[in-house]
Amino acid sequence: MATQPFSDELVDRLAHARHIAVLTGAGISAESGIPTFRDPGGLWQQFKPEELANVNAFVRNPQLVQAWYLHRRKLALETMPNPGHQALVALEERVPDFLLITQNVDNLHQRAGSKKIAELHGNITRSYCIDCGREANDAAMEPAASGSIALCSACGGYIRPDVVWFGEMLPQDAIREANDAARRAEVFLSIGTSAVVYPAAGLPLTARQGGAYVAEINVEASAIARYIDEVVLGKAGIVLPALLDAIQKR
Ligand code: BJW
Ligand code: ZN
Repeated sequence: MATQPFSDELVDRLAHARHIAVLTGAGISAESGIPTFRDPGGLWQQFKPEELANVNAFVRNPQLVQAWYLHRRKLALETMPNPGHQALVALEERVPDFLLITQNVDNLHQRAGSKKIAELHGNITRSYCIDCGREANDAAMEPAASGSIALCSACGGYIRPDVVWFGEMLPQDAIREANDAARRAEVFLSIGTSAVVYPAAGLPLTARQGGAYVAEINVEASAIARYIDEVVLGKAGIVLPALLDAIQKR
């Protein structure tokens, strides 16, 4: 039998913990076919964040930004959750106090069946009007695909995706819940994130300061690797089901 890429200590701690928090990033959805941001071939190699993922870019060229998010929303809806997402549903069901903190906007954790989720960077399936704040329905963004600006049916304002761009505050409830869960956690998993975007990247460190055993699962060591207890190298869609299997056998 091949050796597992994770320690017995991680399996034991996960098997017995009553308080677990998990942070996910784009890497967990890579095996579903959604490009990450910073890997070779990732979104930021093809599109510059300063041109598309900030409010100034949106005000300068709303149609371009709307069309880009419309394209990404369609891609997200066409893809399916993978075994990594599903393993986290199973983990949630074992533990009394569990929070899945995600930076992802692709809605795949929700579609997999995870229930206790803090969406730090919003959700690409929702949109709202920048003037009156009303939520816009799915069809409202469609004009952007044919070169028009998508406008609010109530007030005529520009419609934007419900995501968090650089320089914007994170949703207050989500970041508060995430910080609280990190402080309470006995085990904290950081999965498929480069851990360079704050405040999300600070959560594993908050957890460690609070006494948690912190492990990351990533195909390569992230920016926080040297500050945590364990780095598990491998694809989330393979490592997470194996980890769940090992926990269930404890
Ligand atoms: C796999 C895998 C497999 C691949 N299995 N793994 C200077 C210092 C510190 C902070 C700042 C600073 N200057 C500015 C800031 C603040 C700024 C920030 O952090 N900037 C840094 C980049 C320097 N943060 C903000 O602005 C945040 N707001 C804020 O702080 O408000 C207060 C404030 C206001 C005003 C001024 C200052 C402060 C908001 C951040 C919003 C981030 N938004 C985005 C876009 C969302 C919408 C969209 O999707 O378009 O969120 S950016 C993008 O990065 C997206 C992601 O959620 C986020 C994180 O990326 P993630 O998920 O880690 O993806 P990657 O691609 O980076 O990594 C993928 C990983 O997966 C890699 O490690 C792979 O190895 C791995 N992998 N395949 C396992 N199969
Ligand atoms: Zn409006």
